[in-house]
Amino acid sequence: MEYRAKVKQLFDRHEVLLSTENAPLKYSNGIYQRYRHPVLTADHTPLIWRYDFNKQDNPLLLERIGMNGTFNSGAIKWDGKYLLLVRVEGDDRKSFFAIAESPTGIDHFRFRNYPVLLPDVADDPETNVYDMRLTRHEDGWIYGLFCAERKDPDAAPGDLSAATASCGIVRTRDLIQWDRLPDLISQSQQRNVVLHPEFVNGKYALYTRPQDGFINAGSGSGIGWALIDDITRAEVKEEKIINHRQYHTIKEVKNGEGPHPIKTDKGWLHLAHGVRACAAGLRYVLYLYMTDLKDPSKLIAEPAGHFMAPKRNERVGDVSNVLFSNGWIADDDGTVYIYYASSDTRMHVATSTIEKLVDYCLHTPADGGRSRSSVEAICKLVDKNLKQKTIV
Ligand code: M1P
Repeated sequence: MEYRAKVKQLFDRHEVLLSTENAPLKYSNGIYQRYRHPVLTADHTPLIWRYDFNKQDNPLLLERIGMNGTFNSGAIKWDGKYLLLVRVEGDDRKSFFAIAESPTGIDHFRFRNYPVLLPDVADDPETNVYDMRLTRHEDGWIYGLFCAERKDPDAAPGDLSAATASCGIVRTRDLIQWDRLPDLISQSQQRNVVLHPEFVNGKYALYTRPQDGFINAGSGSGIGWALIDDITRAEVKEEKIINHRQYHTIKEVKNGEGPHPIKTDKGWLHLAHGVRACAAGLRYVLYLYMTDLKDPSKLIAEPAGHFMAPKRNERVGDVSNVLFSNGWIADDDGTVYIYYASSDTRMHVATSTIEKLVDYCLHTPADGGRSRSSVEAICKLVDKNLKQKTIV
């Protein structure tokens, strides 16, 4: 086939993928709706990132820069479009950020031509960046908080895996020009740090995740809360745990805040991930909880167990058995678009409404801590149901 025809074939096939329409799956538990297709995969990344289309330089039309995955995306509604700030991972294992936009929120996501070229911190540039949470703050800026990973300077000789995690901070007014602020100063390593959208007692407020090491939460006992005096020199001076890890739950090993919480008239609605260990390794699921409107650090409701767990194809990928979310969008009509990644590989969407998610939080039984309490909760529901005339 002639070179130009081969190029055309590549673009035509790509266009078919990009314009594939999504459709809700038949089954729903009523709380949220899953969709048939992922919204973004590595194959959705632009061909102009991957191929050199100069015939002299690439006569065999080989892919030059491979893309491995598109996952853990921040999300924001911008100019009427649903915008994902995607963690793209190249075949070289480096993650970076790139923006993809959709007119519908459930399909037709397209990457911008260029990925985000993040400004460096002056003194100590990181090796890897990932999992940005976007917050449109009431101070007028849009902030992006992300994990900045560096080689551990204290690693034992020969240990090429030891790393440190800290919270990088950027801000923008147009999602084009990004200003880098100094990394968050904290006593412990930090991943999954999220900026609350409003001032609290006149200060910036962060959801944190203190951890002993790069992987292990260790003595870090859950999702933390810290007030910050100056976001341009952010420092965690005091941190309290507002959502605890707990024995024999879905968040026994680790947990972490997802995107920033959504303000509802019944309280702040939070999406988080919980991790437990099993023979197959770690299992990451999503859960919801709510905090007080006036005091976002005060827990007011938490349903037992997971809200969403990996299902079917979602269960397999580069890091299998993982659902992770750091982005959701609440539309003015109450629709919520939950953007979640499966197995550190691809991005999906699920839809719900604020009304349903709040109802789920306030009326699902809390974790009783024992098998017996779970059975008691079922029996109570059965007692109630057997008196209902609605059952046919
Ligand atoms: O591989 C699963 C996830 O592991 C980390 O999350 P956490 O810090 O809670 O363990 C992150 O690296 C995340 O990106 C990844 O999806």
